[in-house]
Amino acid sequence: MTMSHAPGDGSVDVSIVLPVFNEKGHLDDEIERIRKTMDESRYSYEIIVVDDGSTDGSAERLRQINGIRLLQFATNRGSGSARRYGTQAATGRIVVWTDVDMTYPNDAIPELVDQLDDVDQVVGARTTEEGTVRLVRRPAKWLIRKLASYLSGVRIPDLNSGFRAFRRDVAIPYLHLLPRGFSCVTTLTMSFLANGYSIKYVPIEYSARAGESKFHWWKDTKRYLLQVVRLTLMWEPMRVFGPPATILGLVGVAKLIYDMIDKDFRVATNTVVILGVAFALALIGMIADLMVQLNKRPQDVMPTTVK
Ligand SMILES: Nc1nc2c(ncn2[C@@H]2O[C@H](COP(=O)(O)OP(=O)(O)OP(=O)(O)O)[C@@H](O)[C@H]2O)c(=O)[nH]1
Ligand SMILES: [Mg+2]
Repeated sequence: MTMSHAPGDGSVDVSIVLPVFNEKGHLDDEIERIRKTMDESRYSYEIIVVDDGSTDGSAERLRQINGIRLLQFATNRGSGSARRYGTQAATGRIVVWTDVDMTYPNDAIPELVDQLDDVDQVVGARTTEEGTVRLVRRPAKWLIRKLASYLSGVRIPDLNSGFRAFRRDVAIPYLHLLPRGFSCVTTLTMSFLANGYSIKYVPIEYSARAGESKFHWWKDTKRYLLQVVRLTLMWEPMRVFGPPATILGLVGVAKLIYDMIDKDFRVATNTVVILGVAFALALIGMIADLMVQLNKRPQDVMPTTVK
C-alpha cells in the first residue's frame, strides 16, 4: 500500500477508483477479483474505494477490508463526486474507473491498461446493453451519443461507459469540471476529445447488474443531455450556435429573394425577424467562441502524448 505517498507522485502504476453506494452484496467479490487480476499482472497498483454515505452496511464492511484506501463521505454526493475525489487522491500514473456492480469485466483491467501505450485514454465500449431500464435508455443514449459525436467531431462508440483507464496527469486539469452524478464519465470523454487528447475504444462484454441500480432514468438522462450541451458550449460553442444561425440565415435570404421578386421589394416583417434572429445567433456564437479562445490555458492546447 502507498498510503504515505502524495497524490499523483507516480509511486504506483495504476490507481483503481471504485465509487460505492450501497453495494454490500458483491463488494467483496468485486474487490477480490480486481486484486487477483492485478496481483497476477505486471503492474503495481492501489485500490481506492470511495464510499458515499452507504446505508446498507457497505460502509462497515469496507472498514474491515485490508489493503484498500478507503475514503468515506458522511452524506451521499453522487458517483461523479466520488470519482473526482478518488482520482484527486490517486498516486498512480494511470487511473482506472470502473463500477462495483459486477457489470464490467474487472478481471480485464490489466489488458485495458496495456492498451494505454500510445493513447491518453482507453474506454471499454459495451457491445450489448444490459443496463437497467433498457427500453428507455437505449434510444436516449443513442441520441445523446450521436449529439456528442457531432459536437466533438469524433465518432464515439460508447459515451457513458464506466470502464476506462486514463493518464492521471492529463485528467487533472479537467477534474473540477466533473459533475456530481453519472454524467462524469461523459465529461471525462469529452474533456479529452475537446482538448486534443486521444481515446481508444476496446469492445467489452457487459453483464447483468448485481444489486440495485442507482440510475434514475429521467433525472439522470436529462443531466446527461444538459452536460453534453454544456461542455460543447464550453469548448466549441459554434457547434451549438452555428447550425441554427445558418439554417435561419438561408431561410431568411430565400424569403428576402421571394419578397423582392414576388412582392415588388416590399420586405415582409417575418423576413426581417428571421434574418435578425440568424444574425443574433451568429453574433452570440462568435462572442462565445471568442471567450473560449481568450480563456485557453497552455495545457489545453498542448497534448502531451508523443509517439
Ligand atoms: N460514490 C457513489 N457511488 C455511486 C453512487 N451511485 C452509484 N454509485 C456507484 O457507481 C457505480 C455505477 O452505478 P450504477 O447504479 O451501476 O449505474 P449505471 O452503471 O449507470 O446503471 P446500471 O445499468 O443500473 O448498472 C456503482 O459502483 C455504484 O455503486 C453515489 O451516489 N455515490
Ligand atoms: Mg452499473
